[in-house]
Amino acid sequence: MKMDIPEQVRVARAQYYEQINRFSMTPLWEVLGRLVPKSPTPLVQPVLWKYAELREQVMLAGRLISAEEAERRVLILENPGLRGNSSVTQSLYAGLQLIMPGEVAPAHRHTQSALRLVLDGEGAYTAVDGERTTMRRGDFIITPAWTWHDHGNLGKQPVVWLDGLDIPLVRFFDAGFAEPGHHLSQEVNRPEGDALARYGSNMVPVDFMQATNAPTKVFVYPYEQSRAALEAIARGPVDPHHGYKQRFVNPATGASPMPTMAAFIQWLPKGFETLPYRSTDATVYVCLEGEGEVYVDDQLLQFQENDVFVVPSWSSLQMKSRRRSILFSYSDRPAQQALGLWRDERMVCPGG
Ligand code: GTQ
Repeated sequence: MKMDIPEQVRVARAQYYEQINRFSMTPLWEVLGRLVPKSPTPLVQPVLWKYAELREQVMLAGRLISAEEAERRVLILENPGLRGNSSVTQSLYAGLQLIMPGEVAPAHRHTQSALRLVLDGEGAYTAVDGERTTMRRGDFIITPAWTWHDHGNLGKQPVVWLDGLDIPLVRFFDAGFAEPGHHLSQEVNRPEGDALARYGSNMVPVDFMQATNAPTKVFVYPYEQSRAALEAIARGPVDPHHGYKQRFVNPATGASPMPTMAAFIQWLPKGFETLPYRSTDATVYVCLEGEGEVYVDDQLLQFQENDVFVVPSWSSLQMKSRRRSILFSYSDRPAQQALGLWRDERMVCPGG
């Protein structure tokens, strides 16, 4: 409650605050409302990056620095509300990575988990723990924490993908470790497709068991398969808030592919308008097909193929597809759920 404070009390308090400041202390009652808000008060802003503009800038980086020198030639997408933090949301990172024909991005591993969504060009691969996978547009690829990974381009075209990592989350916990590989490219010891066949075909090896929060051994979710599933699902009943929306899983556990990040893919029929929805996991969206618009609270964002946009925590999201659209998205939902923090709300009208 706000009360009128007499001048002498105000002065006494200011002096007291200065005094305790010397002991690195500060009064809770001045900040309690901000520390324990009634509902989320994100610094994260709704924002959309046009791929046409991103691509132009990323290609310029291709002339300035090699993938090997850069280690990873990436332009970070920084949320305007969090500039200088390498963050697209409070907990997550996004970047556009470019690899030119003949280049290699050297092997390394780190405790940060990464996902890739292939956007542009053909002929690149990502290698994860001894197996390479060819990167095709729309493929969702993961490199779980502490797995060796490197990238290369054996084709003739520049290849661009979106990197999503939990870098800010790991930084928050001060739990980051990294190690360079012994060789530029890791040794390949399994044929392409091995992990998907073993762990991603509605079966697992006979003695295989995993802890409930272990990342999946399936490290590529081919777009061809996800898209075909969505197309089949889209013949059935539609969810008024999400269209046809699926959550990627570790098929051995049903949990998210990696413990800190969830990934989703959704199909919106032409002209479909969703009812507003909000959740506490700020989410990064990428348009894989189609075009349309979203209202994030009262801000309008128009999306086309390969555009990237951000929906902050607890902002109401309403989508309208101008053409049939396919959207990929990722967030920190499983981390929030593991900590008992996640909430969502299906709304009837924005703000209500
Ligand atoms: O590909 O390993 O965008 O380590 C940032 C850090 C990509 C990667 C990024 C990384 C990587």
